[in-house]
This record gives sequence, structure tokens and C-alpha cells, in this order.
Amino acid sequence: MLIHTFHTSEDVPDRGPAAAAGPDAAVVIDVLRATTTIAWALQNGAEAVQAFADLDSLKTAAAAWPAPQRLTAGERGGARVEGFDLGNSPLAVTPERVAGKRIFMSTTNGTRSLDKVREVPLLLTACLPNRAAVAARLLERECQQVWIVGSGWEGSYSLEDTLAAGAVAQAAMDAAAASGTSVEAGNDEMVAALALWQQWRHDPEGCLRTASHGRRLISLGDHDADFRCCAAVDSLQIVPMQAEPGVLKAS
Ligand code: 3SL
Repeated sequence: MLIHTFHTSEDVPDRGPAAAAGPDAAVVIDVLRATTTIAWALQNGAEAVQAFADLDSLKTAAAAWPAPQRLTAGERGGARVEGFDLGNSPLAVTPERVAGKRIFMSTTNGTRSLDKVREVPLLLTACLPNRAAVAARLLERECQQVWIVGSGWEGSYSLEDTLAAGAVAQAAMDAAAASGTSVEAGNDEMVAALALWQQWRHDPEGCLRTASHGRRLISLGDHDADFRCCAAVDSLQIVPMQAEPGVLKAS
């Protein structure tokens, strides 16, 4: 398996007309906090999370879904979008709130990254809590070319997504070594992500708090519980997987 990572959706190369040249799997990461929230929503029984890059298409799709079975989740600039049921905190997607519901979600960066790779045959989302489960799934599926796509912040680099890219790749390398298969870094960004993971693996929450988006969340108020949740490495087994374009389900 060859793993490339790209810091943001803007860095992802266009696949062009030769679809065969693209990856067979993509893993989207937005540690703070979209992909952590998606994992916890599905863990807590949400029927699906349907992701949208923009709010207008979200509102149209949500309006067509039965009201008792839907929730809207919208975040811009770290805060909940006015009029939406939820913002983007993994702590808010409790079983009482989300079980059996479809969550129509749009966030500043994470759902844009999902949109960018929605044509890739196997599309998963990862966060620190499910990074080993995602790595195991990539190996089970015998993926050859994997793209890990971070979300960044409005087109620029984010430390915490690179940390998680390294965490996923390291888990895949460790599991592959145990089974005699090979996993290699495909680009310099992946090598750097692995080095970042080595630096922070004993204090992932410290990395999240150091990151510029971590500092942005701190400036918006008390997010201590969010940080703890987002930094809880290997605490979830759930693997969110795209079941149809834009729709993520538990697997
Ligand atoms: O950018 C995003 O997609 C969000 O995850 C940002 S926030 O953590 O909800 O502020």
C-alpha cells in the first residue's frame, strides 16, 4: 500500500479523465472537529451523516427528509450556524439526540474535503479516536493507493490533521508489519506527518491545543471536553464509510 497525504482539499490533484490513475481509497480527516463528530454521531446511532460543502444545498436536501428523522448541523468559524439544530461538537451528538436520525452537516473545511474526493471508490473518514480501525479497514480491503486528505483552515495547513494523517499511516504500517505486507509513504507530506506523529504521540491533546485552530477554539470559549474527546486515540472502532455520494454510514 502506498499512502499519500494532502494537507487540504485544494492540494488534492485532479484525477483527470483517466480514472484509473486515481486512488482506490481516500481517507478524509478533520480532527478539530468534523470527522471526530461524524464518528461519534454514527457510534451513537445516527442513521447517516450527509455532508454538504454549502449551506443552501444542505437546507434543500434536509427539507426533503421527514422532519422527525432529521437534524441539521452547521458550523462556520467554529460556531454553530444560527437556526441549525447542532454545531460541530462531538459532545453534542449523544444517543438521545441522534439515534435513528440523519444528520445534514456542513462545516467550514471538513465537509469541503469530503466533497473533493467523493468519487473515490472507497471513502472513509478518520480522526484520532478511530485511526487504528480505519488503518485496519484499508488493509482488509487490500487498498493499493490511498490518499489521506486533511481539511486545514480555509485553504491553509493545519497541524492537527497532519498529526492524524501520521497516526493513521503509522497504525497501517504497524499492522502491515505484523502480517508481512508493506505500507509506504508516497510523498514528502506523508513522511513529515509520520515524523509529527512520532513527536506528539504521547501528548496528542497538547498538539491539538498548540495548533492554530485549537487556539481559535480556546479563544471562543471552554472547549476542554472537545479537546479530550478529539485527542482520545483508539477509543472508537467505528469506521464512517461513504455509502452513496456525500452520505456516510457506520461500518
Ligand atoms: O472546519 C471544520 O470543518 C470544523 O471542523 C471546524 S470546528 O472545529 O467546528 O470549528
